[in-house]
Amino acid sequence: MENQERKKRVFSGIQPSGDLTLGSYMGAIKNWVAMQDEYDCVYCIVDMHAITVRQNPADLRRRALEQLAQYLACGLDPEKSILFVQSHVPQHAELGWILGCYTQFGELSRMTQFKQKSQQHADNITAGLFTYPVLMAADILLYQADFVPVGEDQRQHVELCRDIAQRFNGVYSDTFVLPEAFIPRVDQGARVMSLGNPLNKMSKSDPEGCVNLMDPPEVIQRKFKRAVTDSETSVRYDKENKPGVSNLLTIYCAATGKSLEEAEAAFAGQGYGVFKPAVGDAVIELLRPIREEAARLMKDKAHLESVYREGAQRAGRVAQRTLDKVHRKVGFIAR
Ligand code: AQP
Repeated sequence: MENQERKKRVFSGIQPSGDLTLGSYMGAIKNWVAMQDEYDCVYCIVDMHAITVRQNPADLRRRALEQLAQYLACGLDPEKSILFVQSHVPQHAELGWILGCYTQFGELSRMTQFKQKSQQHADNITAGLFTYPVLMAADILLYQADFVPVGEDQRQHVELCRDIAQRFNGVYSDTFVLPEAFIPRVDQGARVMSLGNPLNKMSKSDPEGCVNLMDPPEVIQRKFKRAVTDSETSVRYDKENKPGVSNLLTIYCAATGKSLEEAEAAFAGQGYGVFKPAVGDAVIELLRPIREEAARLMKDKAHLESVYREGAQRAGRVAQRTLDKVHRKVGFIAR
């Protein structure tokens, strides 16, 4: 018990803003699963982040539940980790407000994701979209997380979270643990790019370029056969000049556990007509057990409910300890 309490803590979450993709699996969930034994892990379905852009309510509810089933199917274990839904633990919103008062407008204006998303949603640039990284900082700091396993695209937000925590600690004395981003290596899927446009990351909201965890084999194979490459024929990693092929190599390596050198050697002298279906096959085999188990779990709603209810209770207890401390520090009267 003593030892367990001294384990380093991990926090991460994914928005139910679309169906989970190969990018979310390789950039995040795969690492989450691997960290469960060594760390004290807290994993979330961040539905409050999802409403920073307009969502259809019925779809949001369905996807949040499916996401939990997919978390379990990927190997997240409620006996080892805390698994919960963000909106079930109100401390996230409460700390989010407080931290917003310790975050500069200029800092938020520099966030790359905000710049990209405000272009994508030019008709609906909400305050929530702008303050998204503050809520994310609250998510992480509430649990005093040491590590945040995320894809490369989230590094900037984790750095901002550290800056906010450091500022708060500087004003009031040590309150928050300073978290570190934990990002996979390139050949383990740090950034999986879109199959349709390998200059953009693979996103849930880009159905053309993404592979979903629940896609059946024939759909996966079709998407890989259509993946954008280049006019050469050689299979080699060169991110600058061959972004499409480099992305497929990254995916192949992350799916098979091979290194980039091994993969290049395996396809030496073979054209894209052999390479692309081979990547498709590797991904089909990777995702097959996940898809089958998630489909089975979706039929057991009572089990899913008990997992997220229990998770919210456990998360709420940890979160409240931090929030009480923060209330005292900033000068709120104790309840
Ligand atoms: N393409 C990717 N490559 C590597 N890692 C990725 N992640 C997401 N896409 C890739 C990582 O998975 C987690 C998912 O985070 P999220 O869904 O909460 O946020 P996101 O990055 O905004 O995801 P999407 O798919 O791009 O969603 P939409 O389309 O709604 O904006 C994070 O750890 C992320 O790094």
